[in-house]
Amino acid sequence: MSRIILALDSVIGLSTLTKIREYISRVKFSYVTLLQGGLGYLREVYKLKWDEVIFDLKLADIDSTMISIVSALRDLSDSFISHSFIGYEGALDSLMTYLSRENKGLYLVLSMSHKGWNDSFYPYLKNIAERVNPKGFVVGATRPEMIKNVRADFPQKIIISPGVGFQGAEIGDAICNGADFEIIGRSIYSSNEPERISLEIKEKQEAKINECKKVPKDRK
Ligand code: BMP
Repeated sequence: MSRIILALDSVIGLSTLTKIREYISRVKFSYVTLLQGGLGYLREVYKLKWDEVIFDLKLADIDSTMISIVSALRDLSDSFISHSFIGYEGALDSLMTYLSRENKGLYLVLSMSHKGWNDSFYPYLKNIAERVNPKGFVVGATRPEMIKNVRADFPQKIIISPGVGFQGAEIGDAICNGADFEIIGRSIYSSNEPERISLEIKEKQEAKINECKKVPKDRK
């Protein structure tokens, strides 16, 4: 099984996606695919039977607004991503209750991959994360120490990690540091041969995991 999540930030034809699906079994939708492809496109992509579809809207609002957004999209996604800095009461408490009732997952952003992110807020975000008790977390692959910290603090949670390829992290390193999945976008969809590159990335990741011998658990 590949430990890759395709960041679908571009509208790719369904026949290409069907072939990519042979190597990559999870996909992340974003504002870009929603705006460029529309709900009809996302509905067709959803039907390709991924192991997990994650809708990445980086929610950061009061509870009722976030719940209205996710309820409008609940048939198109298995999980959603929200920022954690928005806090618990009046925001993540009700969102988490709503998503659990709908049998949907929630991933909280704990550390981002870009240079300007400030990890000194982590103790604050960690406290919120403990209260929310979500399915998992987003932690940038460009921040290996943060992946190790979050893995140590939350041994049972799923860590999904962007920043691989275009943003500089090497394929497989985030997994070796304790993540469960690597999120990869441009390296795949910007290539002229997305299917071949998907297979190549999958094989590189497997080789790296074998080398570091840190096979992630199947956390639910
Ligand atoms: P790419 O492999 O093209 O850099 O794409 C990374 C994906 O992960 C994008 O969808 C981006 O929005 C997302 N992402 C990120 O790059 N850094 C973060 O800290 C959090 C993200 O969700």
